[in-house]
Amino acid sequence: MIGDQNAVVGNHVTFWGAQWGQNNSMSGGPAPGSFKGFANSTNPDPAACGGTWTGRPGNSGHPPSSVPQFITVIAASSITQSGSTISGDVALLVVVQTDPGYQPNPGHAATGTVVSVTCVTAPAADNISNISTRIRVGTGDNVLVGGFIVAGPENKKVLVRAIGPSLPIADRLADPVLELHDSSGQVIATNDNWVNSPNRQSIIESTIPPTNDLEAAVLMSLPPGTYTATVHGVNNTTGTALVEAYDLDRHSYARLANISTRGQVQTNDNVLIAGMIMVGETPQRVIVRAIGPSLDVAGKLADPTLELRNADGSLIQSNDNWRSDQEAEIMATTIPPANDLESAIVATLPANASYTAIVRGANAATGIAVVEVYGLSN
Ligand SMILES: [Ca+2]
Ligand SMILES: [Ca+2]
Repeated sequence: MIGDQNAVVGNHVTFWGAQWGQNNSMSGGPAPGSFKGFANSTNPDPAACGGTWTGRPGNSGHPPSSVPQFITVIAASSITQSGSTISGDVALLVVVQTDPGYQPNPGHAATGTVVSVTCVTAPAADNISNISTRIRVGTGDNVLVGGFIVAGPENKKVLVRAIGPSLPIADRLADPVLELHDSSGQVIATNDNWVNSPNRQSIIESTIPPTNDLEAAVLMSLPPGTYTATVHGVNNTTGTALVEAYDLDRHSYARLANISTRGQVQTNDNVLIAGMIMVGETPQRVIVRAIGPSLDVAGKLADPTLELRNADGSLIQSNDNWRSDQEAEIMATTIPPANDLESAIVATLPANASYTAIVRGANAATGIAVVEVYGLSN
């Protein structure tokens, strides 16, 4: 075993020995001084990240008489003693390339070099795992445009869906077509009906295929960057549709960092709606923006208003013009809207719940607007 703070590739570590506590550090505080680094049992067995283990303080039971060249060891973040039993958690699992000289005797410290760290979930644990937007789909500039960013150092597996015929509303888009574009605007994937996708089986295995065969889906591993998903109707048909991006890879370092969606804001059922689901251990702080007058398009919405609502539809917070309520907080995010008539809300949203952001025109005016949700780091 090693301490979680020692679990870095390339570190030289002591995973067994009389000086274990001095050679290891844990985010949960020091280990009992008598602990030598051996777990007698784990739960589950074999050990898994998020599990627990127990041992004994003295010579820690019966360590192996020899160790292989590569050995998997537990990285613990917290170790406590109760009577003669020591127990702790399994924060990570680490592969160590062992040094020669090991003996099952705590006077001969077992040392080695960390060559890999697994089960690294913490950086992605608090995350917007799903982002979605519903709006009336028109033609030309009024197709549905959903944007999102894959942030971080590695690829992320994402399922993008275009939903229409299964929506429980009137005037839905009967047969959506989905296109995924990279940051240069180039089409990197297109799909009309998900059942004809070459990834059909993987989409089924994601557990969230569209429910209607005419709906569209793209499942891809995306490198970090910005993406837009556009939805239009087959043969220029129109109607209300939903575009969604799902994070299928929550254990990756990469994150779905935000959504931005542009569409035509009308009235009643056809206002601009962005949905998101927060998952993770702790609340997520976000800024939601409604952008209109600063857009560089014809027919833009002159004066947007914004509402943030819970899954049951209850209002969390609303804003018309961003400087009126939370000006200092919004400035502190470094991304205030460019026009004083645009709207913004900073909120801390409990995890494992869904939310909607609704954009309307002041005085029921209509026009093209963008709604954006950014996850903030604190
Ligand atoms: Ca279709
Ligand atoms: Ca406004």
